[in-house]
Amino acid sequence: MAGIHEGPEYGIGDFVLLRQLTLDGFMENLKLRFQKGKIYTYIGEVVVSVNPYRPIDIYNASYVEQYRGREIYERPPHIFALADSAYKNMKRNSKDTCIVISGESGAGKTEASKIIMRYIAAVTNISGQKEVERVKEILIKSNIILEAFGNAKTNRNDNSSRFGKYMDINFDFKGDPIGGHINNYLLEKSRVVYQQEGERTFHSFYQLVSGAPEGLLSELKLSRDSNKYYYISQGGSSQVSTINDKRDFKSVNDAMKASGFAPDHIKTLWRIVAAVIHLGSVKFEADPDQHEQVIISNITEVKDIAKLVSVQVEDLKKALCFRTIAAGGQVVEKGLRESEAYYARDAFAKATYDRMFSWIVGRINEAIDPKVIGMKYVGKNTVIGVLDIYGFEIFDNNSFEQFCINYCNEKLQQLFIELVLKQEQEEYMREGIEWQHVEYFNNKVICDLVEQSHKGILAILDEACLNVGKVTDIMFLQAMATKLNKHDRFTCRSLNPTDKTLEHDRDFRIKHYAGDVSYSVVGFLDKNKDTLFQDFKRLLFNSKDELIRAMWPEGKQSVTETTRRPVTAGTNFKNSIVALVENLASKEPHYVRCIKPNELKSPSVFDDERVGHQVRYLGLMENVRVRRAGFAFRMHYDRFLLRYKCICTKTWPVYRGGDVDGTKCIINEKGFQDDVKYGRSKIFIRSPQTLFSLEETRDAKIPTIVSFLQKHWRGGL
Ligand code: AD9
Ligand code: MG
Repeated sequence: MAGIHEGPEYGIGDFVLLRQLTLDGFMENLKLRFQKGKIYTYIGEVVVSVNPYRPIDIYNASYVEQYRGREIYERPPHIFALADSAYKNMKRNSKDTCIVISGESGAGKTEASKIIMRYIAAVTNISGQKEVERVKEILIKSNIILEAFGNAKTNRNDNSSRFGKYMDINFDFKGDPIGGHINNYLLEKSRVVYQQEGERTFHSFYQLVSGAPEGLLSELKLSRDSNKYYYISQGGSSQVSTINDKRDFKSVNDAMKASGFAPDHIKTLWRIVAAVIHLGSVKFEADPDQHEQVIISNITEVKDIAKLVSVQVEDLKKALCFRTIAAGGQVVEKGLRESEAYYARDAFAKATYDRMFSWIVGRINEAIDPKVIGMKYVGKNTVIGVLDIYGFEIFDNNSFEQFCINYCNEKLQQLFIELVLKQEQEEYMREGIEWQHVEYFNNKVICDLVEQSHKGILAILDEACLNVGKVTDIMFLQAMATKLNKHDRFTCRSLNPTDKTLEHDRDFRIKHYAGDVSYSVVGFLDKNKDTLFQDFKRLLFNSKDELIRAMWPEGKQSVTETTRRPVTAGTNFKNSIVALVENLASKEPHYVRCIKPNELKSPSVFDDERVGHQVRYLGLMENVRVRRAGFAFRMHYDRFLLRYKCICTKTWPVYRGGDVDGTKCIINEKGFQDDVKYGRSKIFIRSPQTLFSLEETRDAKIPTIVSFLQKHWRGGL
């Protein structure tokens, strides 16, 4: 089988090898490959993946066999090669690796992450240990569960991830998966109560309504018609042609069972989903006796909800219509006005779903925690982390959620720039290797705009949130306009009155690395504060269902107990993303850069303009330039000598010279002097073939070395 060169009819498998590097040339090659069904192309070790929008038969067992244990250049470009390389490097160097998958919404990140996990599952546990098989099954099945509860149809993607996911897979010294851990990032919970035209809320709602057996459905007081329920029908698109909710309901339940969820717990989860659906139907009206406060218009719904979450009806009614506040040492119950009551109801629905989602992640983590499941660490345990986060997105109406999601994508782009472009160039300079500097756009300035302390948007937002009740969204916008008026990546109407693209006074715009996005400031303060009245927390903490109680531990606090002001949603998100980036940077990264070929979800359309835009903002051309001028491989002299001294007659079996000289002896004897450069502390090898050849010679030498050592070193190995 051919290596990276698949034949001219398929274009070039590695952009580094393009004869002339121009955007047109790059695009032509990408398009040709896409049209020929070759969706993967390399830039060195980075995999560029174009969403084929159709099933392609390139992931079966015979493909796994072709890539297992091979070097990346030995076979045509494939995401399996990247997965294998991450796995091999981890094993070979006992070093944690990570795979960062990026690209805009619908570009194929989640599919890529699943393909990678299936590959790792396929090449490990050759000896078939039962426990390892179980871990692998849960790792794979967890995707089905998390997608059901955390993905939704958006106008960009029928199966859009509405949460970020970073999954660590732990391996034992033999390279078998012995557990893992999932970190989830900010679920877009506003979707529970609101969806834009053409969108849906999370899949789980429709799966329940379409797939639950009659008995369960009537127990949950639901009908099959999702259009009857306000919370799940606002987008007017409950049916999606690419989704089979009924079948998925069964798969999700099977996956939960297989992952060790108790049957009672599974039932409670569906009861919670049903309760949230019913909450959307709860209506309020002014109390005829006291106009300033509400009463519930449809008590049957409230009774159903109370039953579903195992609380007293009276308690639920009270939590929905009143708010308990501690004032001057006294506990007072204050009736809610109509708008307040609807606000509280929505906050309750969002929080209930969000807590449930976090509980599910926690439960999966327990099922794969090596310590909990009694897996023994023998030797060093290493990790491969796979990051699949929500992609950059622009909707007609962009709010706090898009702001967070796009900020997160800025951070990942920043990491890519830091690691792939900047560090590479800095290393050449440090090592004194001749080097032509490559210009690239550094998006740090946009990350700073969002996250800088005191001056950044999140800091301004937090400051606005401190003044409870006094500051409005518009005042927050004005504060940004004052503080950021000189920033060339930020604008709003008051700074730029003639700008026609800013439709409303309430909008501000950020020039992101991937495009300009106008955000509506409406709801920013509220979503950042993320207030949920304590009454609901106490209500659910007092549920008779132990699982629901466990989701609300802070409900045990008394009304007068002063609690510290909770960290805002924005700052919380920022902190978790900063920690994520630090974690990724501490591992050896591998990159998949996903590209969306068109907006139509079509397998045959390659939209030059849309793809060109992505190629530009992902910095792929710069990536090729840096890589082209660069070296595929580098190693400190001492390590190089240690590893390869056995293949050179001048350095084996005894060598008493210096590391650099020894390295040169090896290179010269093998005839690779034209393919290397000598840096201050490292040798740089230009082409991977040189490395393969060194490795192969070394492999062939190993049996002789072993017998040599046995003969000469009686002390034992
Ligand atoms: V988002 O940021 O979560 O909204 P993703 O994750 O980048 O987005 P996703 O992986 O969900 O996109 O891909 C979107 C759809 O494209 C999938 O549901 C598939 O229908 C299709 N897709 C993506 N990759 C492949 C593939 N390798 N083979 C076949 C694919 N279809
Ligand atoms: Mg996704």
